[in-house]
Amino acid sequence: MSAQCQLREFKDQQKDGAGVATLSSGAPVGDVSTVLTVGKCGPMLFQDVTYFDEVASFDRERIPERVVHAKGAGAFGYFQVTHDITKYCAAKLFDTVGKRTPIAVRFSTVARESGSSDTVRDLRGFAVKFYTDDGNWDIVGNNSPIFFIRDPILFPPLMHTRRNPQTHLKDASAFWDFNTLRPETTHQLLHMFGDRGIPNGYRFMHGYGSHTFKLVNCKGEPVYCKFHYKSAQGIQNLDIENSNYLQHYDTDYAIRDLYDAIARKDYPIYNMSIQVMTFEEAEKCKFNPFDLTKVWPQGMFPLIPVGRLVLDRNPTNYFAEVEQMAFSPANMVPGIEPSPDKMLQGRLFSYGDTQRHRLGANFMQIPVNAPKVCVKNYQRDGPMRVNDNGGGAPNYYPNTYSGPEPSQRVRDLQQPYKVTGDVHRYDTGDEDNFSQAAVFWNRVLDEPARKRVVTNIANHVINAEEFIQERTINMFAQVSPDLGEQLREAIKLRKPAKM
Ligand code: HDE
Repeated sequence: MSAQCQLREFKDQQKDGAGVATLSSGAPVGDVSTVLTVGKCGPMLFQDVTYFDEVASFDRERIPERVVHAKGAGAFGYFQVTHDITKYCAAKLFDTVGKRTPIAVRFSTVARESGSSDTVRDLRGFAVKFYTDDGNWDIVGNNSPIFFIRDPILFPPLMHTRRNPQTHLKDASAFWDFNTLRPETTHQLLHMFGDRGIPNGYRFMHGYGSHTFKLVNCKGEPVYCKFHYKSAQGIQNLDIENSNYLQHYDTDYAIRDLYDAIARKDYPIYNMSIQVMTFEEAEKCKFNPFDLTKVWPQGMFPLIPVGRLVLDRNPTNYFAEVEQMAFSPANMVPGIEPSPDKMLQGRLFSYGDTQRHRLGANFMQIPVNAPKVCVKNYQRDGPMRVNDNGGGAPNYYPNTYSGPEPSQRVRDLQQPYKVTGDVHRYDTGDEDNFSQAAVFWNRVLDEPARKRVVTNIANHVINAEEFIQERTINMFAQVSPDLGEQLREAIKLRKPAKM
């Protein structure tokens, strides 16, 4: 049933009504729409525990929204293996062709708040949780194969440029100031100000793990890998007019579109494939294969099909199953490991940290986050621990009382590897920022698409200070002098004529 008819569906499911209303203690209540007063006009009585129970719960309804990716939609379904990749990866979810693994997916915009419109120009988050036989594996990716920066310490400032700290207004000067001082952002900016910067909801866009990961096969042999999910629905984007309309008249367009498609059994499907690079190829690679501002060209590293993601269930409750969902790149399973990519390494810390703050210490026990396999370890207690807390099992290791033991299978997969280099804070700001951006501009975009990119950038940067506009033109001119010139002209056209 569509998002609009949910209450009707609930009613239809109740045979004899939902039964008697209760307090949170379970005690039935006689009245839920009046407070207890002395006389008709009050005052209220302090013994009105029905009122206190109701309002105390209401007072605590909000949890901190995600510091980024706050606006989002979730859905559930399965991943099914269609092709054998066991020669690359020993992860159990890939072990048999045809095997299905339950998944949870959350799509999101990045920079705006939970109440904002979901048809703005922005990247889109594409986070997938696989509830595997070996515990949860999360790929917390975007609808873009690349990202703005290549050093994780730049993420907080990057996101801070989205609002002015004094006015709380969007600030084009801050945005372009940071981006032009860190020109490694160029490649991602060209994508974001292009047509795919405003996808038509979440069904008509591709997803990417974006980072380079490491896969290990059952012999412990590693390769590097990138993950892709191609929308089986194809790509559709919104033009400026439609996106402006929806920003005013349907701020939840993308949530509704996903919900309604699943409700009418038009299940979204995304085909997963991988790109693989051997360690030897990585050493000889002309570009840094761990640089998140770059793609691995598919001509050199072709897509290898793996399986498909099918979304066939809507959340039963948004807060319980979407707002409380917690993804983390640190959720990996045997057979899948991080690569040296600093951005990925930086993220391994951030997600669990923000979730302990946002959801609480035992957030992994919230049903949507809990693995489908039994969790056995020596962690105990903490606020809101709702499982059996290990019962009477030993809470220390080593022990002689049959506590859980580390796995030899996992140790065999995790072979030692060598890392060398001088410890230093390496500035990567000027490492080949324009070559792939130039390929994108010259070879991927056709003439009308280039015009739209220029128009979109000009419409945005025109609100920045003039010296920052100049720096923006110079930055894009390094992609192609032609892009620089077109942008200069487009900005000039938007300036009020001097009196
Ligand atoms: Fe995230 N990111 N991010 N990010 N990210 C979060 O985690 C962070 C990055 C992505 O639907 C936060 O639970 C750092 C790249 C998605 O719940 C936070 C860095 C990519 C989601 C965080 C990055 C992403 C998040 C906020 C730089 C694509 C939404 C709430 C090293 C490959 C997940 C939360 C959901 C969410 C940190 C960069 C994708 C604060 C430090 C690159 C899809 O922890």
